[in-house]
Amino acid sequence: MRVFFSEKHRLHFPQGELSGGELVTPYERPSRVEYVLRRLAERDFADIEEPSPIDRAELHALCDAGYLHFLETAWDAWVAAGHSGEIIASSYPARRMRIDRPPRDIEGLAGYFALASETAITRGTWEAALSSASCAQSAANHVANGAGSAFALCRPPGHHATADMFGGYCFLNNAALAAERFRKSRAERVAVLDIDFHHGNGTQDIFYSRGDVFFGSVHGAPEDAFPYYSGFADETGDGPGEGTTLNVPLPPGTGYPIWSEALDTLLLALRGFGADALVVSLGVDAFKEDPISFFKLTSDDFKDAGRKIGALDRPTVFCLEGGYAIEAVGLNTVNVLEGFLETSHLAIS
Ligand code: 6XA
Ligand code: ZN
Repeated sequence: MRVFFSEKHRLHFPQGELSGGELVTPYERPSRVEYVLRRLAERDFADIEEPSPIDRAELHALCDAGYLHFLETAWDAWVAAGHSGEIIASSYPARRMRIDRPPRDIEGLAGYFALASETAITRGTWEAALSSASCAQSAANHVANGAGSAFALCRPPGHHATADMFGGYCFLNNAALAAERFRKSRAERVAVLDIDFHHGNGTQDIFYSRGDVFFGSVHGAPEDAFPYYSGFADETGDGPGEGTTLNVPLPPGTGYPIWSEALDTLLLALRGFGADALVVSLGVDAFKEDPISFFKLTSDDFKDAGRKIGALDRPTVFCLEGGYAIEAVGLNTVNVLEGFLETSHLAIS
């Protein structure tokens, strides 16, 4: 299975994350990737390729123009405004306020385009986000050209990013870009399977009214887990997309027996949908030792989950999302990929 990876992820390394009322070292940090690379090397995933440059047309087709302009220019505007720290959103257009009037001031603008405050923007964030997105696009291209599967080693992650908001460590929705690349190739119906601990609100939002892209997710119940305000079971899609969103929220303490039943439910729905291609939002923060999550999966469970996904036999792109039990992130990620390769008949390269 070819891996798409760019060193440019390092350009995004914020020093602070607002957590529990303190600025802590961000959970989403560059070293996460080192552990994944190390395990990939140990387990014979030697085919690592630099992604092609981002396809701007596809990025602009997916995202709001004002949002992209904000991401590209935010750091310079922040510095020009005399701020010396990192960009952390603190004011939001909340209930009954004006979302039709983006402010001029960069601090206001940051809140206008943010969905949460833990995620800082720094000098290299835009370039890193572009490189991450290009990994997803290139991986989808590789699979669309006939490879059975590919792994986009994306950092920063993407599944919380909507067409016009960043947050939850995400800036550009890598999985959505991969799905759109599949749609542009021969795939008429594409499914996104999100197994990250957190609900992929961004991916859901992007495809909510679309009948051609299915979104299925198993995640921590919104009553108890970030992103709190989406991911309920009664979110099922809208208009032509009615029935193409499926959420399985689960409570604190959930272990593999219940979690894997949810995965089976999602896979059954994907089969029923008749997806020609699959994008997996591969977060491994459902791990029992993850510091910010509350499921109880073991490393072996991730391998079994991979086997189940492989048995679908669909051309598949995996995009890395979350996972913060730093040393185990590599093992758990590679376990999913290996499990997949064990059962997928398409997984020829
Ligand atoms: C912020 C938690 C952000 C979680 C981000 C994540 N308190 N998403 O892992 O998948
Ligand atoms: Zn997550």
